[in-house]
Amino acid sequence: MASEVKTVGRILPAPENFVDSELAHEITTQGLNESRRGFLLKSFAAASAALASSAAAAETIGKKVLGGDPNILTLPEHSTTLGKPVVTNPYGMPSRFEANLQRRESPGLTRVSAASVSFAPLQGLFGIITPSGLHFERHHQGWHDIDPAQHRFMINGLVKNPKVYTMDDLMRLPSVSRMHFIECGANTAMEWGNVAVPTVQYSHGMLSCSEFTGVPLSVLLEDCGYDKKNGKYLLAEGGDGSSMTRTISIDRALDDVIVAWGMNGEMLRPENGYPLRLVVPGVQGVSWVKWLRRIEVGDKPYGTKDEAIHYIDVMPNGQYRQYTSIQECKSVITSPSAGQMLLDKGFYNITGLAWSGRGKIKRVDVSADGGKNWRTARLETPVLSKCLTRFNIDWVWDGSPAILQSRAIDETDYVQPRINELREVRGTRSIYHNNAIQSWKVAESGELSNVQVY
Ligand SMILES: Nc1nc2c(c(=O)[nH]1)N[C@H]1C(S)=C(S)[C@@H](COP(=O)(O)O)O[C@H]1N2
Ligand SMILES: [Mo]
Repeated sequence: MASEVKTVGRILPAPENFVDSELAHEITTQGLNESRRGFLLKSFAAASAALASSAAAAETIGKKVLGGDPNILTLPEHSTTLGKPVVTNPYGMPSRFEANLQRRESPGLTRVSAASVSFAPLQGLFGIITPSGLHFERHHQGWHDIDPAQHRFMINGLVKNPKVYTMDDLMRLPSVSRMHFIECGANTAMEWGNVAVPTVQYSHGMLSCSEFTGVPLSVLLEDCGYDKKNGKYLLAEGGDGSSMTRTISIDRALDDVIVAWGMNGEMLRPENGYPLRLVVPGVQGVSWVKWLRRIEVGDKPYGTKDEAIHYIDVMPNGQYRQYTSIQECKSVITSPSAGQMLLDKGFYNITGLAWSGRGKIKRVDVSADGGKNWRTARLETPVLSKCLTRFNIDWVWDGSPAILQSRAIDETDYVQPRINELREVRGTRSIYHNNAIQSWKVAESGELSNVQVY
């Protein structure tokens, strides 16, 4: 009856969030392996039945005085016994009940030795900051835990005074702290091929957002007396075995690039470049060189392996798109999203993330009918430049099939494109820089899946 409208939307999390990680191996790029799918649907049905009866019970709670819920009537142990003392965990960890929220390797991608990627579980995160332990990882040659006392950072090339800095030298300098997103240029790459990866973790999870602390690169360049006439480009080099090297224009370097040691209030995690990484706001992840050991000032782009044969896209005319730095305006609904299941009709909070490498997010629109009608979502504060922005919007699901989409607009008035609009310009052979509108289909059963809508 009226209970339908009053019922707060209940969402079953994506399968990998409540069953053991074994299942992750059974999710193929096509979705769940069929036998598992049947099994899961049955467990979904059992879970919904259980929840439905508790909803019915809830309806009567107002009439009867306390309907006999043992969780209320019986005092639990935690109310009657002494709790654990402080510093039981010298470094605090999440509750054991949250153990399934993990960064994960995509079941659809093959790992080449240590050259690999783990995706952040966007479907389970709130707000805009990614917890440091869930920040996505992308290593071309594995990660290291480098002794900061032995780490050195050099600036050379077109500078009056080439210098080598220790971590102590760097950390004495005036620092800044800024919140920025980092997105791998290959995030959402599978969607170019219309391979509907099963969850938002795998379609959009090469994305994270942190508060970074470090010294502005401009301060260090001044300190070394860089050549203001001929110094046009920099080469940033990492200390790992991948010889990660990227060209950065001097204008960008002087603008908002940070040589960072801090992430979310503590030192960088080893996986994210400890003790030193470059933060290049708005630019694709690959330029955020980790384990940063050297910056060279030069007069032309370097055309290194990581920009000549990798991180390029073939355009329809056969030419390569190269030095594509900026992560253009993009958004995605993180919940409800593919792999999750709506357990009943009624109210849902649609929530998601929007970001732009060109500045602030101005507006996010949300559609529940595949892009025919749009409503403007609430942007939660703060709305910062080159940072994730959280959006929320109310939605009442009437039980009929729906297609959920979000469309972001940034402060330059750039509108996030549909996948077919993007393909018209970029063709079909791209890997990188897919910022298309994402569609999640809601079936009558409540199951959500990844679909492409043109
Ligand atoms: N030295 C070094 N820096 C690196 C990489 C690397 O393999 N080695 N990977 C790059 C790529 S492709 C990305 S997307 C980001 C990932 O940063 P994260 O692992 O902190 O998420 O780091 C970049 N910086
Ligand atoms: Mo990347």
